Amino acid sequence: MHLILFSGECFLSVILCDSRRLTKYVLIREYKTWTEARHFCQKNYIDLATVQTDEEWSEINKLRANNLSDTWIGLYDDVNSWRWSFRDKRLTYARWDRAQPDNYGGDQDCVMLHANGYWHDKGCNLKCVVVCQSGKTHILLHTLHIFTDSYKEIVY
Ligand SMILES: [Ca+2]
Repeated sequence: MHLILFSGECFLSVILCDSRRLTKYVLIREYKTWTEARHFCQKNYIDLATVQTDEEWSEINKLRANNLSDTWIGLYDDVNSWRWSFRDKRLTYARWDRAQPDNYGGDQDCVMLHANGYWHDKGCNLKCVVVCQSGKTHILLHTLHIFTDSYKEIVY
């Protein structure tokens, strides 16, 4: 929990933020091409899943623990570089499997989670299950207003 107190002249606001995470990923147990998956996630959630930290990589693999089919995520090759579908972000974190990406056959422009959780570049027209991204990371719980002239910040 993060408690922030900040004052005006004789006014103090208290914002309580709960650091529990909302469900961030949703496993879609339907077989789709990467492009179909992207459209589905953008229409029904936010986008295909973006994975940018060890924590997110673990979270997404926990979600698919009972369904180890190859699973599309939002990473693709835009010819010049690997990009995330969500906000067109550049690749800054990767969990490629050994010898990947190899662009086998010259047309592997989309990325899936293999059964072992690591990433493989694959042909975008393969049909796989999908992980979409949804929700925000933190919940704003309360805002309180207190009269005071002090300033304080507390992090639990
Ligand atoms: Ca490959």
